[in-house]
This record gives sequence, C-alpha cells and structure tokens, in this order.
Amino acid sequence: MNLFGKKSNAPMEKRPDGLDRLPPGQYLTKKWPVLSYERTPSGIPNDWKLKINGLVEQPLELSWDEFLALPRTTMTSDFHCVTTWSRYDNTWEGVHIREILQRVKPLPEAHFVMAHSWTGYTTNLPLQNLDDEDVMIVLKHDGQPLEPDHGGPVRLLVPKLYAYKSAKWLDGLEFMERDRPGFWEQRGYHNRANPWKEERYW
Ligand SMILES: Nc1nc2c(c(=O)[nH]1)N[C@H]1C(S)=C(S)[C@@H](COP(=O)(O)O)O[C@H]1N2
Ligand SMILES: [Mo]
Repeated sequence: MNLFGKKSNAPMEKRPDGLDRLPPGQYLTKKWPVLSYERTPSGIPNDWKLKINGLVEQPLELSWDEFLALPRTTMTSDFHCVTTWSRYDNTWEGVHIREILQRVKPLPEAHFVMAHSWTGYTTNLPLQNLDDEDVMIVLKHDGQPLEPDHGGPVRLLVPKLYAYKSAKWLDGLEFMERDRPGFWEQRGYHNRANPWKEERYW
C-alpha cells in the first residue's frame, strides 16, 4: 500500500527501448493529483511575458498574444511524480520546445536551463533534457484548457523526468553555463530526476 491507499497495479508493458513503461517504484493512477508548494495563483499576471534569456544568441520576450500565436503541437505522454504516482496517456497541446529553441539559438556554452514560474518556483535541468522531442510548453490537457491547479494557463512539460521538473505557471527559461539547483533541488529532491534510475532524493 502507499500514500494513496492503492497497491501497485502496473501491467508489465515495455517501452521501445526495452525499459518498463512504468518506472520502478511507481504505481498507476487515473486521477491527477495536485502537488504545489505555493498557493495556486489567481490568474496570469497582466504583464506576463515569457522571458527566454541567458546564454542565447537571440533573447526573446513573448507577450501572451505572441506566445499564443506560435505553432501548436499535440502529443500524448506519461507523467511520473517523485511521490510515486504515474498517470499514463496524457494528451497535451501547446508549443513544442524546439519552436522556442530555434528562435533563441542557445550558445555553445549553454549546458543547463533554469525554468522560472511567476510565483517564484524554479527548477533546473540539463539543456539536453529540455531539447527533447516530447518537451513542450503546454496550454491544454486532454482537450481542456490546463486547470489553474495544474499550472494553467501555461506550464512546462518534461515527461521523461519526474514532474517537479515540469514548472507550473511558467514565465521564463534561463540558459546557463553552470548548473544551479532550483526550488526542490535545494530542498532534497534529486538534481537529475530520471524516473528509470529512481533519482528521487539526495
Ligand atoms: N510552480 C510550481 N511548479 C511545480 C510544483 C510547484 O510546487 N510549483 N511542483 C512540482 C511537482 S513536485 C510536481 S509532482 C508537479 C505536479 O504537477 P500537478 O500538480 O499538475 O500534478 O508539478 C511540479 N511543478
Ligand atoms: Mo512531485
């Protein structure tokens, strides 16, 4: 049994690379729990801008309307929380991270990224983990606008890492040469967060 009163119910499905679809120590839920340190903000700030800066050739500040005008992608992926729940087959709509990367052009010395929320939350990850085929800045989940509790109207999504790397209420991506720990990474969560290696805590 675990926190949610359920036994592990994982079928032994495999990914194309041979790893189990369900990472070790995880159980499946159909519900979508909410996990936030801070209170859900009452809405997006009037002066919200997505700020992409640091070690990039072309820093970018997008207003809400400019962000909404970017090309959209829809993708389905699994979501894994470090507190051991996983939710399969989430359909996400939003802007693919490569739409952003191709515009700002990270410099060769950019190796890490800090994602920023307008609430003050931060999370860090290697550029290699951000620059991936399934990473998006999302606006919709299963066809509905992303709920405020889940980071609506706009959050980062990095499906291959534990969900604390998927910053809710996103307003910035900062490209860095050296790694720096984000909010949970300073408070005991693992810096890398690979679910298949159970990189949960330090
Ligand atoms: N801004 C912000 N983003 C956040 C968090 C947070 O506390 N604040 N928690 C992280 C953690 S630990 C998890 S598990 C996921 C949870 O996302 P959910 O609440 O949509 O399930 O959001 C991540 N992003
Ligand atoms: Mo989490």
